[in-house]
Amino acid sequence: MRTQVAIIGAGPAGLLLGQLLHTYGIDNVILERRSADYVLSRIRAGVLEQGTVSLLEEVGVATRLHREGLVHGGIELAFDGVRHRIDMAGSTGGKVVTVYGQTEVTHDLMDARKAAGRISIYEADNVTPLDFDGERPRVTYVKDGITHEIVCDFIAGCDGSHGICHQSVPEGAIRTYQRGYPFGWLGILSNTPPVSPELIYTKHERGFALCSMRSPTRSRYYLQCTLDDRVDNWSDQQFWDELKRRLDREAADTLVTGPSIEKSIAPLRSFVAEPMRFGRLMLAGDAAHIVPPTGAKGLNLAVSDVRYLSHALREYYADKSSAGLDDYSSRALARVWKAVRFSWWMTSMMHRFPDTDPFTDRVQLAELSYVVGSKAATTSLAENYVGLPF
Ligand code: RFL
Ligand code: PHB
Repeated sequence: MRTQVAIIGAGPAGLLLGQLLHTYGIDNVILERRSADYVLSRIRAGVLEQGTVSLLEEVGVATRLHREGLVHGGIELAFDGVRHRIDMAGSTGGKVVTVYGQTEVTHDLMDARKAAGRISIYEADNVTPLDFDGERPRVTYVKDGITHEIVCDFIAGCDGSHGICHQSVPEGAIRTYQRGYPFGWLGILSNTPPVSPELIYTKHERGFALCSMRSPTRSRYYLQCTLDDRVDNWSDQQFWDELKRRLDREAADTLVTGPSIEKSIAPLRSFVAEPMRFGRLMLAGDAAHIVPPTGAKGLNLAVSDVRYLSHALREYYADKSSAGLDDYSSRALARVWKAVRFSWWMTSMMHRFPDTDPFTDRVQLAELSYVVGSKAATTSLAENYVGLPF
């Protein structure tokens, strides 16, 4: 098979890139290791920046998002048992975020791809990017026991943090920066009404807690847990009891509990690979960088990478110019590092670390008090949360 761009990975990065290229008339094929149902079963992000929503509008997949997504102009930070509202819209000249699950975004993009008639190959094994240091890259894969080859102009590595693409880059050509955090998040999804109309980020001496949602009838809650913790250690009742201990009094009293429909643990880490382009292989999204979820940035970064990359590829085919591709890595990384910084800062301020002593705890509280009390600090948090300009 021959295509212009072979995209590896059908997460939000790969699917959105495929849709953008389709609208620019650029042929592309998506190769995904898992089944479509498996991809849709992963419960992940929930908060979309305005720029993310705009790009989904641009490719014509925002109808359901506008119907069902929840527009949020603020978040709440809770500490010392008291909640404080961050007026994001008021601090950023009216910018907002939209609460709409990654699963739904993925679903909408898969539907659009089907309608566009572009090829996606699910359950493709042993996907291997080859010859991307030359003019004629190839990707091989195995489907139903038979090896196939796709010849292409470019390979887009949208295959997430455990993908094959960044591992295929010769050592020495790639530099990685990492930070592991000594805790994870235990998350549950339940068909219960959210405890409050806006997200609540809570710092508590027992650990961080987050109240989020997917719809007026579906909630998503997270608890900071240890790295060696396991989902089996937590019955639903234990989860709800622990969440109530960490929430402020009013939230704990109004929390509606119910059976969980999903429960998972994710370790928190930061990772950045530099550069994001190697000849004719370009990385995008989690394949190039991971941020801890505290800043709600991962999916949004995947979208901003794909925005830069799709424009660069359009320029290559329409104007016969490689300038956008040459700049892709540095443009994307400039925005990535700001989100890495913001996510690290939110994580550091809100969580209990194993070495948090009374001094560190007081400094965290002073910082939170400053953030909610200072117009400058509130604005800084708000403009990062709603998303920095592209
Ligand atoms: P994905 O979604 O991981 O998709 C990569 C795809 O590539 C496939 N793949 C392969 N395919 C072929 N061959 C191979 N060798 C392959 N290896 C892998 C995989 O099966 C997969 O389908 O990466 P992508 O597209 O870059 O998207 C990134 C986002 O998924 C991620 O950044 C976010 O989910 C992070 N995140 C959040 N981001 C936000 O912007 N806002 C949030 O509120 C938010 N909350 C979260 C999050 C991530 C979380 N977890 C689970 C870490 C909350 C949590 C708990
Ligand atoms: C979510 O709803 O899953 C979510 C929301 C905000 C975050 C992280 C995750 O910061």
